[in-house]
Amino acid sequence: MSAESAEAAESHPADFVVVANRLPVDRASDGGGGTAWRTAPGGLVTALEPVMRDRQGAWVGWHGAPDEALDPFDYDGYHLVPVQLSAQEVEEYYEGFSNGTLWPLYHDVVAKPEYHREWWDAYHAVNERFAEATAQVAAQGATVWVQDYQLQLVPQMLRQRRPDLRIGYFLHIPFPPIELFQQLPWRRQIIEGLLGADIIGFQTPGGAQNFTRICRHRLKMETHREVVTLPTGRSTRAKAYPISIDAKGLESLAQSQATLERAAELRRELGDPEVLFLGVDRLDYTKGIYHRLRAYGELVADGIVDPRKVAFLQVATPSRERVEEYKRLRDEVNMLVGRINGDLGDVRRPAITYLHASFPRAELAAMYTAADVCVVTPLRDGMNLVCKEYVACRSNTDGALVLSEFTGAAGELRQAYMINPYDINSMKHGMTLAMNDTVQNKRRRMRALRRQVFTHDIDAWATSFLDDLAALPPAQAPSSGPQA
Ligand code: GDG
Repeated sequence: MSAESAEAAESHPADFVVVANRLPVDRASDGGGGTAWRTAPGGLVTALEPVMRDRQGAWVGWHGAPDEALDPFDYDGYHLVPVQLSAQEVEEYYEGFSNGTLWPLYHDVVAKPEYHREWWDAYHAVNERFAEATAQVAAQGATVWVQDYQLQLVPQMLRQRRPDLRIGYFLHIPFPPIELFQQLPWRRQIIEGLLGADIIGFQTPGGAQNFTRICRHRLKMETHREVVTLPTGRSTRAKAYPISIDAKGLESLAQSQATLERAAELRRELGDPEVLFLGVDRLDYTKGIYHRLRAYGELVADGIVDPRKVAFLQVATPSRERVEEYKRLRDEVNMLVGRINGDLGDVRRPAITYLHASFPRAELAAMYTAADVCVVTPLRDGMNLVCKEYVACRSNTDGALVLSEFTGAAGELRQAYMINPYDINSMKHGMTLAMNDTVQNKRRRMRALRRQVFTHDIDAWATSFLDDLAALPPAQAPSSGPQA
């Protein structure tokens, strides 16, 4: 951090600090040849907005451009603290260790994790920089909430610098079982890094249990239910906080006249099918897109689905395109869709309409509103928000959700048509049942799903985490305040 930015941070001590890989803003063209910041849409920003405003919040994160140093700045009521990353760090810390090592390892090794010491070194160095920037901006006794797998070392690094802080951490992806986690050459450092937090939040109880089991068996720490006691006597909690969505906000977008009109138009554009299937995912190998489309292709080939009457719309948002595994997946899905449409499509319409693009939120809401069946088939997923978004948009209590058992959401959305994505027959059966079930059954299931999503929304998630953090006794450590 430059001397000027340290000064700027000191003049903005924040009582509440969010630390995430990315800042909640993107740079976009301002129309006049320059650029301007724009809020990056996302559940986390929406959920934390009131807390950020009430408590003089600051957000520490990368601003998205490599090799660019930016001083902290205020935007729309937030104090934003950009962390600089070099192009090599983006390659080694972000694309490398975060997305080439941790992401596949934490998702049940559905792709092969790569272990490189230079990637680890970059991850360590970048985590150190995030911890330093946070230590500079946090006010005396502030609450800090660190997000996700890119920053697992930050809690401990921050505690060493600022023992007066209350530190929470939330992992958005699964935490793997010990048998897989122990592959990681830096497993001890990661666990110790996380243990710097007062509360470590996971998407599911299973993730929290995997973590406490590792503390007990590998680090020989004392654990009692969700509490892990460190050799220093300090204790940390590992607990599930299933994340959710802004259900009311999305529902009102879905019910707007413009969305309803667009939904009807979409169905017309797709040839007025009797049944419309929908998939929406980042193009990621964890999401089971290939498996899902293969199963659907078989339904068409078997004659169970008639492509003249049924349409499948698959949105695959471009993601991590510089990572090798993602390039391969993109080619594989392209080829599969080409093959299915070439073999089974009709002159009037393809069996699968495949869109490799990203869309505005309102267009997604129109897709959810238009679809009769939403198909969510990850091989492993921390939570999965798409299924919750679909449910939030079904205010007529119609529609059916096909959901993989391997998502965090499966623990909550028990009334979905559950499938095992590794079992192609199970997927075919789930999709067929969802398509053909009685209206009564579908409504009964959808009502239960909606109750769950609306009573456990993103506000409830943020509030329960932050309330638990606030209820802990104040940090025992001597106070030090922001350091220059
Ligand atoms: C991680 C965990 C966990 C998708 N395409 C477009 C678009 N989206 C939006 C969806 C949804 C979000 O992206 C995807 O959320 P998911 O939960 O499905 O998946 P990840 O990105 O993998 O997220 C996951 C999540 O963190 C939260 O903790 O649930 O398990 O992997 O909101 O709507 N949004 C727009 N255009 C698109 O084209 N606007």
